[in-house]
Amino acid sequence: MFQRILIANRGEIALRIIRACKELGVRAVAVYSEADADSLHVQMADEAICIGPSSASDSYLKISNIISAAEIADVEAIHPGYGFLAENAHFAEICANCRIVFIGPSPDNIRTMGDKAVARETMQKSGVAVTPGSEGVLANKDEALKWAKRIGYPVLVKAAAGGGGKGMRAAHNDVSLVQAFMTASSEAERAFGYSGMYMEKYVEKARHIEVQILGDEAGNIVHLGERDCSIQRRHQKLIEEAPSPALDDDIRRKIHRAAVKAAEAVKYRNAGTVEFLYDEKTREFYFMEMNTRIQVEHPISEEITGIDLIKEQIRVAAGESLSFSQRDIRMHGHSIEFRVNAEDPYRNFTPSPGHVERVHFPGGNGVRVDSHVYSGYDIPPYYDSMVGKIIVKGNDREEALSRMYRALDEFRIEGISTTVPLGLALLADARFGAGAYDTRFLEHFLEEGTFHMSKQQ
Ligand code: MV4
Repeated sequence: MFQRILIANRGEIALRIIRACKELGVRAVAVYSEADADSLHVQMADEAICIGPSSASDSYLKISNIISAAEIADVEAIHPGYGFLAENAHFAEICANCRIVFIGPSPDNIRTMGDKAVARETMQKSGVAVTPGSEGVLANKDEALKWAKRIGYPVLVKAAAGGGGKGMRAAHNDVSLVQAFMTASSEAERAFGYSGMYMEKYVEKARHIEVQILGDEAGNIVHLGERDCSIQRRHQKLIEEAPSPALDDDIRRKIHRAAVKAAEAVKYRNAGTVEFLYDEKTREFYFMEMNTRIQVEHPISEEITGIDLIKEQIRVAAGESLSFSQRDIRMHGHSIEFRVNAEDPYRNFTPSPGHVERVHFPGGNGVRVDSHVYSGYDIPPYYDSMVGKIIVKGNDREEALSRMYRALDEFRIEGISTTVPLGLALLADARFGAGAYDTRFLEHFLEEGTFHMSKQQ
């Protein structure tokens, strides 16, 4: 096992990784920007090193500063968390060149899955179902038109360098396709410096189902079940649950097997997530993307399996084999996560950073809170708006739902606005209660207007 790990991240995930380090008897070295000097991850770490000014591009994203901090602290490994450098193949390679273990997949794994057109092709070749679509990248608009004729409208053009919905456009006919192709590819060029596009049949009513994967150096790959992440707004997840209320045992087994096959196809190692679109009407599922990092919503998989994903990430990165096989993993109960963002849901989700006068987190039976926020903390305006995650576990979905309602109701925060009132409204909705929702549910729910009218004076 490592003696010292550097955590190249901030906020709740930095704290989450520090906690895993402590349980493993590993010294945790934090890094922080000038804006984060008073943050909890700095206080909880064994050591902390300032890596630059507030702007992420001058601190958490600055590879030279992170590597310098790792050299100064003499760590053997770096955990990147999520976001920032977590899916940067170049960074993973630099770590290797500096004889520092990158706690995550190989640079090759990151690169293959980072190019969404290559990932799609790799999956197709390995027999993992993908949506009908183009092969490789589209050379020009005429090739896009040719593929659309074959696939049939509606279609989506997606940026190969994108992911998570960035650089994606729908088209319903030839005219809108040319427009979609032009705007999406120039957007991709500006955002990613690479304009490569591919095309897929647009599956209009679908659920977002993702499967948690864990692989070791020896090539063992297991899954930890699926998460339903269909409740999203502008590709930002708000509520996730495990298991999905939409799958029966047959589909569930098939989607788990497909995810393991996807990971095996690239000899995947460490933690990763295979995303699928699931069409409830046809009962078909399709590979969408693979995320080569630990994700925000990993705790719900931990809750239903009893496996500590961060500790496993560290163990397999240290060269240990997985200490369990697939049949040792038993899923139990139901878990839900709610993301508390410092945003005002009554004012179009405007960010609400600032001084947290007082905070009280919910507790009690089956409630877990992963947060870096404390009374008196100043939420800096420079980073993402998530202030914490409320995770509940129940013996079944019904218990988990009422527990989450109770937990959100118990949550108090003074000084900033949060997404909590929206969570309460969603949990009170009969359709959500019945598990009858798809990826468009939240946007429709907000357009219906009953939530806005619920605001108390
Ligand atoms: C799709 C799709 C429908 N059909 N691909 C959005 C994020 C990125 N991972 C891919 N996304 C989608 N790809 C096909 N062929 C619909 C979406 C999509 C979506 C997916 C999951 C959760 C929320 C979503 C919201 C809008 C679009």
